[in-house]
Amino acid sequence: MISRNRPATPPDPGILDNHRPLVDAVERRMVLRGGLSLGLLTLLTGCEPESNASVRAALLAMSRFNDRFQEALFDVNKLAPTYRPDQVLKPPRFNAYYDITQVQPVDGATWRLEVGGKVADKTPWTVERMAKLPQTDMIIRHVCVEGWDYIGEWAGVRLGTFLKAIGADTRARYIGFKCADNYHESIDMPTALHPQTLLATRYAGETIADPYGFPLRLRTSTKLGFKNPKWITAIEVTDVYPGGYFPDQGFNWFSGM
Ligand SMILES: Nc1nc2c(c(=O)[nH]1)N[C@H]1C(S)=C(S)[C@@H](COP(=O)(O)O)O[C@H]1N2
Ligand SMILES: [Mo]
Repeated sequence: MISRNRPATPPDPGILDNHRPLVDAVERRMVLRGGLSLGLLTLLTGCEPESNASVRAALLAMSRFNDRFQEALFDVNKLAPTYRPDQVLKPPRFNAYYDITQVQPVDGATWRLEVGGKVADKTPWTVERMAKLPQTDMIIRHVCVEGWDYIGEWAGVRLGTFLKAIGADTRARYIGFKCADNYHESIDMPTALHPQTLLATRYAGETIADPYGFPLRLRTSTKLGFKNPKWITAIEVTDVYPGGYFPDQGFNWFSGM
């Protein structure tokens, strides 16, 4: 059973070393079995987690997978499983690289989303203007590399729709995100154009609350939790690898399927 709003324990990159023998064993098994049968891959494809320890070990193994190997498995047309409204956790479970008491709310009235790089229209976006874009709803599982997960209902504009609205060059390789708390992340273009990748503004029918990324955050159905930046302030379309807060510390950048 997942406890709500437990104090956040940021994924400690050192954990990879502490669990090295276990992780290596899981990883060897994954490779031997074709790489698709364990851990994150089974979680993201819809199986219920059995025990926290085994899931965590598999997630850590997953997070060390080679980017290009995972990228080769990615299928833009493959949808992640979706769930029923009664399965949605309210409120969602919080995590960040710091504790929930440390969250600094963003003021929606003065907030602007900057867009840059390979885009035709660099006009910054306001909350009101974002809300006028076509809205999509999805109920998907959030999976954190720490070994916990929850089902959440997210709504907002598809990132693909937004990229079209700003005249982005979709031949570019990466979308980089900057956040109000100095977090940063980036995703590949196929993931950005995936129909279950949203710039989310709502959770379970309400405006997203402060700790979960108000006024704008990313929700990708096919990636681990850390690939979902909250409190986004800037989006860049680029061919230059932007990295990410956790990937910069040795976590696998692709971290998904
Ligand atoms: N700006 C920002 N985004 C972030 C993080 C963060 O520390 N700062 N943590 C990431 C991690 S590790 C997870 S698991 C999810 C948690 O999202 P939630 O609080 O909505 O469950 O946010 C991700 N996005
Ligand atoms: Mo996470």
